[in-house]
Amino acid sequence: MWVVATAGHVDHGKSTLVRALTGMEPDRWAEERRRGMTIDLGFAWTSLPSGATVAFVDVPGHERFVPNMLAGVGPVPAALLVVAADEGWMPQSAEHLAALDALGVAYGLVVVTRVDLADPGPVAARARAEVAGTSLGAVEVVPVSAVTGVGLPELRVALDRLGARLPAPVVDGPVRLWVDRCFTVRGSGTVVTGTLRAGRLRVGDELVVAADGMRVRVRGLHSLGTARDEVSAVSRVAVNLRGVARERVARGDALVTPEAFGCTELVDVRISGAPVADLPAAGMLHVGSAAVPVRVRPLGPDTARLRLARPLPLLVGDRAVLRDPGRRLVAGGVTLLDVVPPPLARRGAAAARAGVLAGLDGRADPVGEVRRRGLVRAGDLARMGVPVTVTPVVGDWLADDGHWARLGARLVAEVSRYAAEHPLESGVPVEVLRQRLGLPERSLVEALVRAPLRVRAGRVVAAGSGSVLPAPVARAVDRLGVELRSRPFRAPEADRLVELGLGPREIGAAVRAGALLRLAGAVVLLPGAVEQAARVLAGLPQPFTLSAARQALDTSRRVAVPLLELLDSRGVTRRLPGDVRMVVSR
Ligand SMILES: Nc1nc2c(ncn2[C@@H]2O[C@H](COP(=O)(O)OP(=O)(O)O)[C@@H](O)[C@H]2O)c(=O)[nH]1
Ligand SMILES: [Mg+2]
Repeated sequence: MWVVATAGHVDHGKSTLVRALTGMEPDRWAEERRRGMTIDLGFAWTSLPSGATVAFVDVPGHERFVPNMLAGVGPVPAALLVVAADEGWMPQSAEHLAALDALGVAYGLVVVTRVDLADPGPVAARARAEVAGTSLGAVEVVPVSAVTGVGLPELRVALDRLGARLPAPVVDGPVRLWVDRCFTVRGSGTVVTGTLRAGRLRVGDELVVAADGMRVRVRGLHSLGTARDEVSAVSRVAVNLRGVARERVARGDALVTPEAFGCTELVDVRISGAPVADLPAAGMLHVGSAAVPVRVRPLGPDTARLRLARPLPLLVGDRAVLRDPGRRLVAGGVTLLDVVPPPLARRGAAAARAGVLAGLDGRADPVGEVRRRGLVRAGDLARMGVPVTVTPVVGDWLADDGHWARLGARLVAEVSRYAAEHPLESGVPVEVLRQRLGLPERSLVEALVRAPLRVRAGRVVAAGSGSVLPAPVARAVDRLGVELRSRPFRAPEADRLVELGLGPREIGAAVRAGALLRLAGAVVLLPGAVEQAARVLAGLPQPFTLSAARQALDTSRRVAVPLLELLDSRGVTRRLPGDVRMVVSR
């Protein structure tokens, strides 16, 4: 199936044409039929000579109902621009064409209707000329009369040609179904309809109402009036939702695949069709089936920042219409360049941003997107409509090469700075580096660490080296060394350590720096004590008692007990039954 929307001035025969082609009534409301005028969207379908099915979204032509027209056209990639031979090119012929152009609709036909009333020639020439300069480009023009039936077979063939040109939809991608109708069916509950432009829907699927994040379940699906288990794009589809009050969903809402879309209130855009300086400060943004008030902040000659009155699930590259409701006309075409733009807080930020936007065209650009953001999650990029082609640095974090290298250099500098500020600590807590580098996650700090730095016990430390001791500590350790030289196993008493200025923190630093050997708590010796003790003890008759070792080492139990335990643990001595030890020969 493919879907085409009608377009054109009121009373030019759009609904009559849809009726003639499909045998279905596009004007659904009694009021529409009584007044003979389309007010809201109508839906109908027919088979073409090729066997393909085409569904029509019939739109109102009256200028009062242009918002309804835009809701119908917004999600539909092809259009049938209808002009009456006897009335000619009229204001909404022009406005509807401007809307199609703003939306970038590239596939369409011009149908000149009511040819039983006037020669289609002049109108066909005018319409062809008007359309030529738009996104529709060179189009086929088909003259018809719904009254006499002239031209209808040719129009069916032309529709087939148009359908064959349409690009294949992305069926495996996420779903974003812009709701164009919502109603209640007795016994079934809430039903929404829309044009499924990409993706696939199945009964049982979970979807999200984008605006408020409400999860909904697909209870049933209809397409072309028939119940289906599955509907693939492109299709008109009616979705029966489980457990959703009718009031919770309305035209302009979007049902989206969970986690696949972000919702944004701030977008940077390119404006076509009018200079940005001529735009109203406030307008109405029509995108998909939604219409949202926006504030316009000009940035460059053809770029602007739009602040939306409510969030929408928008993607880079989306097209939209900016309308001036006061003057009732299309103010400009909108191409979304950035759906998560940076704040413009600093002086000169707006001008800089205009410079960036000048280089964007709305096509997904993963490498450029990562470069501009420095650091971004792959999932967040995908939710902007930018497929991820860059390899993550850790987890799903993508980093620009230059930005990453600069962060790495800053990490090294911060490690040095911290070491200078905290000379007695070994290394920098990862969390401190995360904060100093302004990173969102600790895993990024760890991913930045390069040799000779490494991560140990939640800190970034220099491999191999302990910290360099601050001078007073180094001096105190030197004095201790002198005192211990003659009696190397007489660990200094607590009061001596205090005299030397060696508190627990200083001792810890000296131990980490390898300047002292800790036996227990504040019991410290010089680092060579283990080897020295091994030599002394090897000279004793084996095995030996604790008392014999204490005397040979010329020390107290306070030192001998933990020293022997240390020697045991290092395999220098072995403890035997009867509380004796022997030196293990190597
Ligand atoms: N003579 C003639 N009248 C037509 C033709 N198509 C539509 N009409 C009439 O034009 C009027 C407007 O048609 P309608 O389909 O409602 O126009 P819409 O507003 O564009 O949907 C109706 O009175 C139709 O009967 C045609 O091909 N020939
Ligand atoms: Mg109509």
